[in-house]
Amino acid sequence: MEIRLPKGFFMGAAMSGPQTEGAYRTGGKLENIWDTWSDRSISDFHNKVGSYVGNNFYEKYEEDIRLFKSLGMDSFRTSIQWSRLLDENGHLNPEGADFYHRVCTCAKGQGIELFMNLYHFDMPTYLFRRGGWESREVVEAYASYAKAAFREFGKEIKYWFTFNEPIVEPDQRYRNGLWYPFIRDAKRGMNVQYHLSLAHCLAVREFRKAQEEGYLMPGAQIGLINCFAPPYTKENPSPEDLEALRMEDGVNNRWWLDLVAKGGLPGDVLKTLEACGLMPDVRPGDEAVLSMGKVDWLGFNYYHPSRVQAPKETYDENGYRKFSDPYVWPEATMNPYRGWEIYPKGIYDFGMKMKQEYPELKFFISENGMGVEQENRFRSQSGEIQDDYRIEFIKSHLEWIIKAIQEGARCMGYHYWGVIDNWSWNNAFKNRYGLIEVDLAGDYGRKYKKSAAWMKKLIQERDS
Ligand code: BGP
Repeated sequence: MEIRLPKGFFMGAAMSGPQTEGAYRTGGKLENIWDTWSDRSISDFHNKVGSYVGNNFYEKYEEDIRLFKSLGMDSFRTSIQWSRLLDENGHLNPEGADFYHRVCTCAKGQGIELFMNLYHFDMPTYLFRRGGWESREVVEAYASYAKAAFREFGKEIKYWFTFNEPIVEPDQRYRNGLWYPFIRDAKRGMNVQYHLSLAHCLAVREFRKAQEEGYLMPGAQIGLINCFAPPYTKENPSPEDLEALRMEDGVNNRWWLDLVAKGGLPGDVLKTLEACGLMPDVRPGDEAVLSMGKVDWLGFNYYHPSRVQAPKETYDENGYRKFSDPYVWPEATMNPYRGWEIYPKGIYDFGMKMKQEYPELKFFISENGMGVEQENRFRSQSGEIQDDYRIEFIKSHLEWIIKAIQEGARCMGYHYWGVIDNWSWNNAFKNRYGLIEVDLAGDYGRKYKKSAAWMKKLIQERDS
């Protein structure tokens, strides 16, 4: 079945500063946590490719923005790297600021709307050494960084986001120990999650102030982007499975949704955390800060659902209550390269949940994409990668988005993750997401894959 996008539904590209820019020591950029990890233990990265190169967006941003335009895209999102914009004293780094000004000017020249995110897992190392997200001093430093960014670029950027996936660092760095500094401590993880929430709210406060004081352009908006993985459990769940589901949804989704829609954290989740010794470090005055976190809209990154069941063990290795274990759905279709389930209907279920529970908030699909290993296998004689699997992936998700819109979900647009192949954290360039490939052996040259022409046609048909 062919699909047709609704008129006015925007289409664009999602990316991030730390995964694309490269130039990690150019233009006064400070070290960030990825550079530090790469320096300390390069074998943790696929094929020993560390954070240094991105996909060379720093040099190629003009070409890349033209490429987005060539596909008919109207917008793209990237992030400012905190470690590029400010120096260690929190002052503007003029070369860093100049780079982002040039990106803004180029996007404007191409008639492409630039969505700017402030943080994509990329803590500057000097702040990580002062405690990172475990420290309130760093939360304050982030608010000052946000203030500086709003004031510097407020007349050039209309759509702002405080964070990309604030659930990921608490999980990957502090709870599961998968990312540097490899901590496995539920209590510290919860504190980090809480501090990120405060940081979000303080940045929103700075945004509103900047708005009142005339630093922003008319109609400027602030949002939060998260991977609100729709949660599911077994078909015939026990009360314990349902409890696992409540906390999975509570910590990963409702925590952020309540924060940005209602200005507070979900009471039932806090009650459970309190009861099992996992309450974060809440201080007097925090409640007032949390009440400032309401946003204008949301970004929803969707790759896979989250399936959980009651945990086998009640306590983890540190004696903290476990809330759930993963549940492997026997009928799941997997992306074997990434190990993620492909479940397009999840995107519709989220849309329906938003319609029912947070009807005032509009949203867009801020990331969705399929990473595949060794795409050379799919190269035709003419030299083009025939990524029909990716076309299928995008199509099946768009079908469910369109259905959700038809049934009342306020979904405004779609950004494909990694329109141009980029560096994927410790997977480096293992899985390629792009509609456009990057030739690592040949000066990072860009080349369309089959899906690029498909995307172009899809967008053209929307407008015809
Ligand atoms: C999201 C992140 C992106 C991107 C994407 C794909 O969670 O916001 O930064 O990396 O996932 O995941 P990965 O790169 O790990 O394959």
